[in-house]
Amino acid sequence: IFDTDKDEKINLREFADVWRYWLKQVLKPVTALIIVDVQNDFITGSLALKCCPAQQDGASVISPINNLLDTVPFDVVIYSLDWHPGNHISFYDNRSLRPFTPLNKEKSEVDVMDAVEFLGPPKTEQVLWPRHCVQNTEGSKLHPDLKVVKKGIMVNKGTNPDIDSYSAFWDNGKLSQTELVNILVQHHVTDVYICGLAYDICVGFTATHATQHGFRTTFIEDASKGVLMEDMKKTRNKLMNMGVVMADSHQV
Ligand code: VGL
Ligand code: ZN
Repeated sequence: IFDTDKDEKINLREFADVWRYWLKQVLKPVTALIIVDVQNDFITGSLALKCCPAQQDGASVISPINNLLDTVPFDVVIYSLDWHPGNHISFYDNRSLRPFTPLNKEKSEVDVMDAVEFLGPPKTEQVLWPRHCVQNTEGSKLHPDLKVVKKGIMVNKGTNPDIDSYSAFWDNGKLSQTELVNILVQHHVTDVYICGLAYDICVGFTATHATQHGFRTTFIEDASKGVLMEDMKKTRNKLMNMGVVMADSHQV
């Protein structure tokens, strides 16, 4: 519909009216903003995105998210927290606690951020991350500049020592779920908007599971930063193929 600048202006104005007086009345959307893992350790701490290959600044998600919270009347606001016990399987310095086989057979030693397969149970592939987001530590706190709204609901993930949970819904083996889907269903949420850290890991998996649960899902790209450029591109393609809407925060 948006052929020329002139058409775009006219049609956007018409669309705003069609939305407000007709579509919105029929669809009755109930919206949730899901803010994934905007915690100190991913911004200034042990797993700061700046030190990862894509070298993105995790702190740069904070102002678009605060802006969204100030300007968009979301019905529900969720903050997910990566919330690991000290003996968590994903920590490189815990690797001797459980038997595993390295996935890169050419190397004799495993390094931090290498992938391995733990024999289990449950059997699970795992990247060995630096120790991060240990429950009740400074690194596990939400970044102090992130706005926390009064009605905000906290959801912990990655609490089982024996399996990681990139998504805020299911753990990596889809063995169990957090409270997130129950909370959304209890609030009759139809549309979720997802942002935070990291684009290609926890935000990507959360968006994947949100659409699998049947929520209309929008991924807010300028309010999400990632670890690896290549993985970010893969995540983007995968999500678009699943019908997730990729948007910037000014479009929400
Ligand atoms: C995350 C690596 C390990 C994330 C969590 O929130 O994206 N990444 N744990
Ligand atoms: Zn983690």
